[in-house]
Amino acid sequence: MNTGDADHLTLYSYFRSSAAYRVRIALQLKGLTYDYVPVHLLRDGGMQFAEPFSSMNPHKLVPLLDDGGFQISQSLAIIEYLDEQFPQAPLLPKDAEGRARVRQIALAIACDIHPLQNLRVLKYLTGTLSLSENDKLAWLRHWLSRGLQALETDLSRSATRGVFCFGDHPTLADCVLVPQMFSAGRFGVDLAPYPTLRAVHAACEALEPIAAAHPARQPDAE
Ligand SMILES: N[C@@H](CCC(=O)N[C@@H](CS)C(=O)NCC(=O)O)C(=O)O
Repeated sequence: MNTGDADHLTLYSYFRSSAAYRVRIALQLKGLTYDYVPVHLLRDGGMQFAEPFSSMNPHKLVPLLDDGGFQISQSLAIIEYLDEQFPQAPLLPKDAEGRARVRQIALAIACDIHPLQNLRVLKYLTGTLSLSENDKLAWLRHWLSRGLQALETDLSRSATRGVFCFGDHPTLADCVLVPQMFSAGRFGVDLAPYPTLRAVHAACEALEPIAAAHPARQPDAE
């Protein structure tokens, strides 16, 4: 098991990608250094569709992590891989119930909320279905708000919530929540109805490793 030197890690990322942002947070929290390879999702029709990236990840989505030649996509799989390979600053609780709870929060965002805001989905709405920009945004805000409201209710009632989604140390759940809050703000969702989510988000952003993963601080930020 590799527990320290991570000079061989390369992250294929796009500054604004929520899923890549999750992995950047995990890398930063663990204090891992990595090479950053930007994959511009819009330029020339999208570099995710061009070689060499499209062969490395046939799903044509960022992020992709390369660990000394081992390549893995899917942000949650990447974060759990990092957590097992680099146990410092663990991102999952030690007990089964805690792990289940953290994964539940992370998956509620990654499976039920985030996919609807993905670029290819939004492009289909305005392209193939000819929705106006306003209708697309109304559709998106509807689904993001519903997802965030459910999460707000869930977290506000949670006995295991602390400063962060679970307890007083950031976990996988926070790695996923922070980018979702960023995206919701970017898409003009009113975040006022979600005080619990906003408080956790603010606590996360106050940590330098999480702040360092912010889109605006990436080499490809525009
Ligand atoms: N479930 C995947 C989602 C990855 C994903 O949706 N990536 C987006 C950026 S956040 C992407 O690459 N979109 C490119 C496109 O839609 O063409 C993960 O967690 O890694």
